Amino acid sequence: MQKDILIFNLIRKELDRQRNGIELIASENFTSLQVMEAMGTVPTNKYAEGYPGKRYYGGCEVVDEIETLAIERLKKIFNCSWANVQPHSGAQANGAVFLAVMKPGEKFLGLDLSMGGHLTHGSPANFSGKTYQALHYGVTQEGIIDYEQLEVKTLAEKPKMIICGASAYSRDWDYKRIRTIADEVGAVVFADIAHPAGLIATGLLNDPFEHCHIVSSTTHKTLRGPRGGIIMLRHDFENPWGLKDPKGNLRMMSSLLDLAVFPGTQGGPLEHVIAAKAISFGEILSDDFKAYGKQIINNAQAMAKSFMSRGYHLISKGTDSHLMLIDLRNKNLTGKKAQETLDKAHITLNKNSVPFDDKSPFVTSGIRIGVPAVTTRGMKVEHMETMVSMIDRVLMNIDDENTIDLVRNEVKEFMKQFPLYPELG
Ligand code: DSN
Repeated sequence: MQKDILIFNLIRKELDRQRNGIELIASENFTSLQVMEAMGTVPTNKYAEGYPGKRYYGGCEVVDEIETLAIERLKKIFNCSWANVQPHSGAQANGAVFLAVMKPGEKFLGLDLSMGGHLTHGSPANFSGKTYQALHYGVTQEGIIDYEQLEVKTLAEKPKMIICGASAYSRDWDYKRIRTIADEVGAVVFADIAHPAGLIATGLLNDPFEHCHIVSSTTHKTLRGPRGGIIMLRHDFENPWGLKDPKGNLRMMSSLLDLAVFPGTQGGPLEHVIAAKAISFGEILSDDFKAYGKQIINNAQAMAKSFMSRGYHLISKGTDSHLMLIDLRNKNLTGKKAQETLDKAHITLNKNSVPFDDKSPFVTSGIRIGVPAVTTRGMKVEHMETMVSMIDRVLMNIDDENTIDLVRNEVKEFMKQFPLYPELG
């Protein structure tokens, strides 16, 4: 068969783009080479509907070993008793949690997308908002989760489930407080830790597993694995909500969730990706990863300080995690303009609504910036100032093509210090 040069050339071009630019999208990262290698291997050829030891196809003995290793390593990372590593993405993981816990039309409470939440936490455009009755809580004027509003809405509306978790929120969560509120109405607490999972895994942020019934995550953000999703329980339990499987049987929560992933929302698992997940989970259990987590937080805090010293308005005035949200209104800029102009200088980040935004989600008043990817490339605190200075120069000279050209060249030179996949030539 002839090699598809067209596609391989484009993949090479994407490698060059990643190498030469500064990657500040808070949800992105660079996996290790072995994680990527595993994704291009033969388990991609295998159908394995079901779970290890209980498959619908023959020939699953090897993928059973791979998937079991992935599950066992993941359980060790978060000190869990049960985990499902099959969700193809975070959205798929969340879909399965909804299917296990909620009936169509039932109420749940999640952080508003415009306040930092996620599509699957009840956006009207998403299955979560279309199938269920989505209610929302927000953040205070100071940009901190409005726990009082969350309590008032919970008591008034008695949702079946409360979701904690966000895509653009820089502070840690008070899971204990949310569980206390949920217990007042017997609601399920579901934490979606897709963004901070790597920092929770290393004990640098509050532990949601102590207080939340169900936890989901992606594997490719701060966990630095392949693209994918996972669902976990610290303690399995006989569900006190009387949730039943499709045949009407009461089951343990783990069993309901397994059924909700397969056959509920997915068919065959991606065993080549599960192999890559297992490798990344092994990496997370290393001391190197603990040091990585600490460096992320140090870098994010140094970057936040540097932006604030230049008069940028950070929502909640800082960060506890890997990201920050900047309101650009005092700089007379929109998120859209900032993202598009920084893109030209090969600095990649995303426009983002800020709390109480007066602009549409296509324009936005803010940008979201995260440091997991640049930290993987080896950046330390001293490099944050350099990057902020480059971003600031572009934003303060937003229509000046000369500045953009100069910064783009500086970015390329600067990134030579942080080689990416040198083995790939
Ligand atoms: N798209 C992801 C993010 O950027 O945060 C969330 O799924």
